[in-house]
Amino acid sequence: MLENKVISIILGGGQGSRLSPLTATRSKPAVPIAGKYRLVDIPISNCLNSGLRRMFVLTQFNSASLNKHIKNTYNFSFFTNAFVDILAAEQTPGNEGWYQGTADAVRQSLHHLKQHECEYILILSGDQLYQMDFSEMIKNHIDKGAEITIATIPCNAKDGTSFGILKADADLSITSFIEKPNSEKIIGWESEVGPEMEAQGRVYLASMGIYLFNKDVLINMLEGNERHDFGKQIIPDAVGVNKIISYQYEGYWTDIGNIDSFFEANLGLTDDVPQFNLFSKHPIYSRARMLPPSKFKGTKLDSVIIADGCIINADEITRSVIGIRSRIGRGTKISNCYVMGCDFYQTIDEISGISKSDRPITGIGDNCVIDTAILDKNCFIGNNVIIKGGSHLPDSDCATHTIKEGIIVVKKNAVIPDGAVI
Ligand code: ADQ
Ligand code: ADP
Repeated sequence: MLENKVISIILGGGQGSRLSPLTATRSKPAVPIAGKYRLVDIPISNCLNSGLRRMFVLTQFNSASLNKHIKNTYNFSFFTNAFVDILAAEQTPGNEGWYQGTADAVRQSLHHLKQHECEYILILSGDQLYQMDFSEMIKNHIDKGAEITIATIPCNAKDGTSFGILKADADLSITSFIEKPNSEKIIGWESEVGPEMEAQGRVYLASMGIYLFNKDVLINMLEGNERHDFGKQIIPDAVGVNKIISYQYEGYWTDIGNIDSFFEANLGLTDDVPQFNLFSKHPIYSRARMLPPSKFKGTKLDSVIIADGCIINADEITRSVIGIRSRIGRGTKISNCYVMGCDFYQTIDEISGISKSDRPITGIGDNCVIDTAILDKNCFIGNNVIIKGGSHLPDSDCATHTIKEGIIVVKKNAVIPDGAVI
């Protein structure tokens, strides 16, 4: 049984600066995605759907939302050895601070890991959107007698500069590896990837940052040295020393480490046939919130995902993801937006009290126009507000919002008064 042989480690993020301001008050694994999930639900669900039930989530700082989410979602029966445990960077007598990198994060967690029996350690990134059956990769690893398996995906030259690129021999043993080569250095790193991938120009084999290690090999590699990063140090150093196998994956996979890719990954879910299929036989697990069904009045919807518990009176919503408990007022038009929703409802009394004061009620008011934006949770957007992103806008940051690559990110709890134009 795989369940007893493998422990998964989910790398829950460095300081999360590329996803800021979404990571300003929460750890990266807790960032909401697709209207009702959190980033960490993706790798956890992939593990559960692959029959792997023991995992650690490594994160730089512990946030209340991450703890609550994990505690309320992944509740296993007393009669299994299953667990999802969060390990936040901690000060111990032997170590003073943050995880110095991905390998250092795993090194600092070894004392927890060693308490559990297992033969293999599966290391996963916490910021990728994909659905993969790890049991096939593990079987392949065992059949081939590998010490390390790296999941790989064919990519084109432009994308290749953001990834570890490798070459493998006819037996799929990895013979060379280079971390994030620039556009000159990548020349010559082409691989045989099959005619279909070649036709798409995807001739470079990229590391997906998904590694399967024999437990003893991993412990030997990490203990007693200063190599802090898998991509930059541990993997390149192991090539030619350990038996490393490439496991090629050709399904949908995307890295969602920055605002632009996070935005596209969310909006991509509204496509006619989305590359990431939420409507699959293999569920994405998340917290069951017991919210009421969403309610609409007079709204024209086109390519929209709407989570539970929303009250929507908007005029039009196009190519957008609308998160839990969103409230959107009359006459409002929303396009190309990820609205994360709200953590709470206001009562009718609260709403009528607020309408007499200066602060808008939660959600989005009447007659607003919002385009190319991410609205973090619990925003208070007044009436007649215009928020229009676009590639002409320079990057900037202020108290209520940040602009990155033309996408306006309204910060959590931001109050945008009536008539504001961003
Ligand atoms: P990157 O994704 O750029 O490349 P990295 O920044 O090290 O590598 O992140 C890997 C994962 O670890 C991410 O989920 C990240 O959030 C997390 N992480 C980073 N620092 C961490 C820390 N200190 N503590 C805990 N978690 C941390 C890697 C490989 C490439 C490969 C790409 C594929 O190095 O070879 O091609 O992944 O995306
Ligand atoms: P995030 O999802 O942004 O990471 P948290 O999960 O930490 O944030 O916060 C969400 C929780 O906080 C909700 O479950 C809710 O109970 C609580 N909460 C936040 N703001 C309010 C509020 N104004 N009134 C009631 N509950 C709130």
